[in-house]
Amino acid sequence: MSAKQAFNPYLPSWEYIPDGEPYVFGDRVYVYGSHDFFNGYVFCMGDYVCWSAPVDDLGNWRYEGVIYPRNADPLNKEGKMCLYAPDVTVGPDGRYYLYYVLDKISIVSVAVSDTPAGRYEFYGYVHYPDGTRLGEREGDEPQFDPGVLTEGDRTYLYTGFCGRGDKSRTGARAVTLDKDMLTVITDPVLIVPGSEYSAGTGYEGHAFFEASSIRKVKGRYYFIYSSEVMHELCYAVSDEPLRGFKYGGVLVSNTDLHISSYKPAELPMAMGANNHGSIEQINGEWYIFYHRHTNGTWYSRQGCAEKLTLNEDGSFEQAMITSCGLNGGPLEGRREYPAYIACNLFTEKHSLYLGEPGAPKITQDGRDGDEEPGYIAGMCEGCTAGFKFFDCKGVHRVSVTTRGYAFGGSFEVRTKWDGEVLAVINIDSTNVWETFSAEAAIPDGVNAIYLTYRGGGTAMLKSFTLE
Ligand code: FUB
Repeated sequence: MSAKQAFNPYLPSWEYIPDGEPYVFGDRVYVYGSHDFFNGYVFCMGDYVCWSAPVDDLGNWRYEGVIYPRNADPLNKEGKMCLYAPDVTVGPDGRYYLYYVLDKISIVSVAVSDTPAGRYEFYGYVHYPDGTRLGEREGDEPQFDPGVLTEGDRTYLYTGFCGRGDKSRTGARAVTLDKDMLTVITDPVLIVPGSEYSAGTGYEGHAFFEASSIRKVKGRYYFIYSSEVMHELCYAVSDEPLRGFKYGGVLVSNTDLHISSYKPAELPMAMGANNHGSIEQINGEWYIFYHRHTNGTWYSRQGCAEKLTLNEDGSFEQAMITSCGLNGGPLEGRREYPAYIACNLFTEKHSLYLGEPGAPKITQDGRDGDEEPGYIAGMCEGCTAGFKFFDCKGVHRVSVTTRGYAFGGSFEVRTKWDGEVLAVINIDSTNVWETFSAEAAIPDGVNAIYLTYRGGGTAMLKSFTLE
């Protein structure tokens, strides 16, 4: 268990770091990701920042500051382009190399630092021995979302982006870089096919879309990627870094699709959109880092993580999305919890993707950077927020803190999304946060908590308390 309770999202609710690449360096885990803004109008409006936590206290994250500003790249002096999903590897010289692609240029940039949390300095562009940049030689595919792994003097670089219907892009491709971390020494090869080339390969339905990431698990290469349906992170496995990858399965879906332990497998429990992340072993346990979407848009994403089960045969089970991922177990059953840790959020339609008009959303007050606590807005008739899991003992009362024009409103309390109503908490319309409660006989043991709004208007939900 984490010394301090850990939640999803694992960073403060006012921070928006998607595309997280977790790495343990020394006794801390560092997360490198893109940097979205609250109320951002496109992806990745910020500079790269970094957060880290002690490997034995995954609820205790430290802000490492800006590690690389977007105008540090010579091609982006005016800062007009956005820094898309990065990855980091330790080179043969022991230095830390940051790989990224700017949103409007399909080549790979590299920055370097002596320490994991920077600052990183621009270093160069990945290029062929003749100086042509990877992505600009005839036959190259556009570079996107670099994932890197260094072994000895060699670094394997995986990139790609494949939309459905685009036959010009074959899939995720990989090259080998020399010990200078820039020079391509083996030509691009196809690793995992995109949807136009997946027929008969074993990847059908889970073809490569974006988000290349690479890890080694027990001596084998695991390629992690976002599939053609976007909301899921999948993996493929090989004994070699540049060929032989076979489809492994889904690691996580930010809608919880395919999970059947508490609902029908194909019923979405959150409104999904793109996904990006990777696996890392932290203190002996494997975790999958991924992101969720807030504020009803694609552009304010937040990092989440779940514990993974690694089977003897090297396969991973798909992780369920929870509110307590890095905690290593259920949360304390008696406490007030912020509503922004909801892992399930759906209307009666259970939409698979973001965009349902009038759907609830996790949001915050203020502007990007304001350290305002998150909450759920837009809870209207039949909307449900779900929280998993809590170790309950003797819970006899549940409270909710709400505000907004909630006419004749109430929250039903359940421990299963489709289970019996255990309490009804009546609430009033109010301009300020007010707390309302009801007696509730929550069974002892590990429970989920589901809160369903009934009534007119919409309520905002700041927190709930189990007592
Ligand atoms: O964050 C910007 C882009 O969105 C990333 O490069 C993709 O992987 C997707 O997550």
